[in-house]
Amino acid sequence: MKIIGLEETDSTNNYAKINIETLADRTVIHAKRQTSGRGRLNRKWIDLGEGNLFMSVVLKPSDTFNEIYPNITQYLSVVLCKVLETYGLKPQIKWPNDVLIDGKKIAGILSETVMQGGKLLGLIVGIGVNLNATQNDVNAIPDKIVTSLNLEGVNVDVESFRTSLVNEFFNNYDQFLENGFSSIKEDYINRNCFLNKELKVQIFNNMEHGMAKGVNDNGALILQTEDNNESVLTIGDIL
Ligand code: BT5
Repeated sequence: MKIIGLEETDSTNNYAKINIETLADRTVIHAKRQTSGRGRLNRKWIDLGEGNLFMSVVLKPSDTFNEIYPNITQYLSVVLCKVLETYGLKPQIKWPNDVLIDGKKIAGILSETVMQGGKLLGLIVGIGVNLNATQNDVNAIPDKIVTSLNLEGVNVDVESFRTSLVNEFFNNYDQFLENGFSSIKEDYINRNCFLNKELKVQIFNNMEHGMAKGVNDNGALILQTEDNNESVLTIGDIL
């Protein structure tokens, strides 16, 4: 595993994407500052200052796409929970991969697949974790209730947190490649905050309502709708 440390970049995912052909499997790109961090669907990831984590992992598990690869975001959400638990916190996962502390968002995960024709050039798994922020700065983030590790009473420097996260990520990564979501299903379900609740899920411009009945072996959310049908969702945002 190799770590590339950058003082500043627009987005560690962009850096990884632009350089994907020359970056080796299991390379970690870590930037102290990120000027144009991205979330899903063109949303922004806000840089709350130098003491926070912005990193992307480049993975090249094979030359062809495998349907388990998108589950890497759920895999990383479990990895992050395990690391946060070592600091005495009780993180929870909101499907598919939001990690929350007491309902407040502490991290964001964005994974991207880079293809060239039918060939997989690599997967890029980006993560931002709020480690050191002020209450005013987190309050200024639109649409979400946000927290950071220091605001939860835990003080940690970004390098040691990154080391713990990367080590935990690679501890069970080979098992994940073999068995996909099944390898983390129990750990994922044990930390969920959405099952057996009435949910509204936004899927692009559509809205689904229903009772969250389960998560299947592919990591999809099973909703029981009012007309007693089942919806199996692979993407979406729980509102
Ligand atoms: C995410 O998107 O949560 C994925 C964010 C991934 C960021 C990392 S940082 C390293 C790597 N390089 C990148 O360019 N990206 C990755 P999404 O689920 O779409 O949520 C985005 C929403 O989270 C925003 O619309 C805000 O409401 C909220 N948000 C923005 N910045 C935040 C922050 N620092 N902490 C908590 N919430 C934030």
